[in-house]
Amino acid sequence: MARMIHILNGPNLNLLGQREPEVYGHTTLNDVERGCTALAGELGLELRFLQTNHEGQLVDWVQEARGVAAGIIINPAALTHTSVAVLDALNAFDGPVIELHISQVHRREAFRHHSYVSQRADAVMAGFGTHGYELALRQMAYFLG
Ligand code: CA2
Repeated sequence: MARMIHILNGPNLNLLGQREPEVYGHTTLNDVERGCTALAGELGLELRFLQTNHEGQLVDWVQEARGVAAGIIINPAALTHTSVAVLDALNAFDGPVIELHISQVHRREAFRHHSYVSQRADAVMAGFGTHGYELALRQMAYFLG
């Protein structure tokens, strides 16, 4: 059976490709999902790709990944910088976790420089644009061996 990867996206990422293209580009989240689904097939992985605007929903999805997903790729969006709850949920997950940001957060406002999630993440990516999702998926395949 193919190993399952969960790609989880936080608040406002549903607007990707529709607003602030100078920061986040023109690609939509649906485009990203399509590209990742195709790549997952090539890598022999199964994919669940989700987005929510709600912190509790993200916590629920991280918990649900336990025992189901081999790895999690997460762009917690603004919750990166605020949510101990998302960190605590990730700490209860056993597989590899990749934290991903589309923009180069360290070149942006100071409040984006701290991440609670980085304390748990096995790898952190920032500034690769939406292409970062496919890079993260390749890295996840490598982590899983
Ligand atoms: O660079 C990233 O991926 C971020 O996680 C995106 C978050 C931001 O709060 C983080 O600091 C960095 C924001 C996601 C909002 O996405 C939008 C996309 C298009 C238009 C408006 C918001």
